Amino acid sequence: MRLWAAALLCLLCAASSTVSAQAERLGQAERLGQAERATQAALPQAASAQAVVILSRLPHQQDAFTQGLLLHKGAFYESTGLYGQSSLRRTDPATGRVLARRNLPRRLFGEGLALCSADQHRPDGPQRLLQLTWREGLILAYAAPDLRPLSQHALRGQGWGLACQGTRLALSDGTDTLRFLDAQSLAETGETLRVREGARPVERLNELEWVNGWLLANIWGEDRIAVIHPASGQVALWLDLAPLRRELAPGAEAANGIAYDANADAGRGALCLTGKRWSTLFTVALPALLRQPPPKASACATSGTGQAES
Ligand SMILES: [Ca+2]
Repeated sequence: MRLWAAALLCLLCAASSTVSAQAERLGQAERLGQAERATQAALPQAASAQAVVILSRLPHQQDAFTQGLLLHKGAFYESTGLYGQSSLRRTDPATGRVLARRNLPRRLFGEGLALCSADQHRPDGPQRLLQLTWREGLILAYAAPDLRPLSQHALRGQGWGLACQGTRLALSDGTDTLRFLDAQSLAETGETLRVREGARPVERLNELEWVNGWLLANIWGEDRIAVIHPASGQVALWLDLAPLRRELAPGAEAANGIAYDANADAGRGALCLTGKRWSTLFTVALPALLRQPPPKASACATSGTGQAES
């Protein structure tokens, strides 16, 4: 009889501890939920948008399915896509005339384009152009300015946008997460940056450009550019491209292509923006936010969001 009583007591204890554990778990979940809600409430839910102000209009080759754009020593360098039509070009900004052109093999779909020092010990020495391919797992390197092919390098996953900052490259692949590559070896550094507006992931990051420490990204299929804080991944500002779209023919394709001209607009700097097969390349005033480097600790970068990883 005493054995039965002991067994019953054990069962009651076990049931009681199970109920306690469940209550503890529920309490924990509730606390976690509260913490998450508090974190999300602390984050800005929507970044402000600012319409771009057009400074000038330049001709743009209408056969250029623009995937990457940059400005270097007074010339535009442009990567174009589509199988059988992909190319790398150097063009004259004033006339849009193609000064040099290198066509890609038909099996390659050109994507983002960046310019980096060819030797990390000589940042002002020779530069090399790095052109992404979309799904072919290759990065193509060329000499600037003559577009002479130099080498080919492996790329994991898809390539969409590319931009160089000193010794590293930011790479987009159509997701909300940027990867970083070593500018010399072109190997992944392991660092990533998840781009968010408040708590919302910002997907389809495409063509990229660094401007005074800020990272700018076209969003595929949208007429707006995200200005991204490089440490937190938070969108600090949206650049609304509606003023450009209003000047284009109906049905003009996606906005894509960002270059930075630090000397334009009487030294205030300007952005050079275009799109796939657009007839015009616009220069637009540099937004005030981009005239200064991003703050070290962004007001948007609430601790604990884990936006920057390494
Ligand atoms: Ca660019």
